[in-house]
Amino acid sequence: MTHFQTRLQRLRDRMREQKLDAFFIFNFESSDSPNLCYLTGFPGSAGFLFVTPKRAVLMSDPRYGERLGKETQGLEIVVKQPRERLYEKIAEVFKGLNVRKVGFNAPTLSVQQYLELTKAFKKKKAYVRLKPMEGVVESLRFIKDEQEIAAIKKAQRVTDKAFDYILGGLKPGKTEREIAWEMEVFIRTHGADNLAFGSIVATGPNTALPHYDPGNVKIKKGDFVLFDFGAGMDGYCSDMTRTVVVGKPTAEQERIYKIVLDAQMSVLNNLKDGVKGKQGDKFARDLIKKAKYGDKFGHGTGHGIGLQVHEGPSLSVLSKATLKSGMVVTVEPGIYLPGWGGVRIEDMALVQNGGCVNLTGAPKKKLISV
Ligand SMILES: [Mn+2]
Repeated sequence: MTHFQTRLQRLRDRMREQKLDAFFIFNFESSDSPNLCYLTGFPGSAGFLFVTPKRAVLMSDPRYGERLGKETQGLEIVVKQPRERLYEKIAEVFKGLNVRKVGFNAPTLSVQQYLELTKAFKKKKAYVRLKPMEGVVESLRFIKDEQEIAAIKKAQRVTDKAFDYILGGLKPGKTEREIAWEMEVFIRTHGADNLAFGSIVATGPNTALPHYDPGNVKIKKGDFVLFDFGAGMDGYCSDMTRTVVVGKPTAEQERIYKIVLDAQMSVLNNLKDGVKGKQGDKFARDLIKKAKYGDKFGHGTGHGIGLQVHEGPSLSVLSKATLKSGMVVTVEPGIYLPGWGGVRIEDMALVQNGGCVNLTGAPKKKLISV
């Protein structure tokens, strides 16, 4: 069985539990691309997947030509021709499958698309009842298989190398944008398909903004520089944050760095199969609270990562997940002091063998000064 067949089988188990006749993936303009990719490997921006207990039909259009058959073995292929109307064609496929109760991913289907679908079902006399659902395929994606873990590791390897390369050229006078661009060029010329997300490069007081967009700000001596970035490889993402100082660190910079690092290590030392996502967050939050910076850590401790840079399960106060072997999560506590600066340290951890394996190689044991 291929990875994709195994994944379709797992989806069929969920369909059975939910008493569904079919599950429908509607990926238009890439709206549900990660779920479609996960189940079929088909990366096209328009792809519609119909999964029944016995069959799996993928519909796309001639723009993808031969790729449709080649990249998606084992699926029945339907090609929508330009003169055919999308929603009516979908209705016809449903009619041919003779299914009633059909689950779909509600968050990625617009109200307009939903209305168009139901209108076409009526017109074509396809007696489909759409059942809005959330997180069905996403929750299958929580646990990574070997091929996925290999891709994430590969993406992180380039990220580690890019960090090493950037440190070599880091000096006062360079702007955040220049550094972000150098990182992007390095990542893209060292085997990655793309960036996992728009890189964050922040310096000085800007490091106090957890989600910052690099600007034309020049690095000054004594500044913190915070890098939060990742690569995209074989469809999978990496995500890493490092905070360094340009020149000699102050005692205060060292002190804050140490608190964040201890908080991060507390998570990494305790994450294992069976630990709740809520508890994963608490390991870090307790230490930061004890150091009296609880109110300066305004985000969750981590998130799942895979086909998307942010996916489930999360390590946060609100997380309902329980960690299981094969899950990959980021561990990224931070302390942010407005006007002064911030520190965040982020690694990716794979839950495995009664603990977790750190997938990130870049150094962090002490505050790096360049
Ligand atoms: Mn992250």
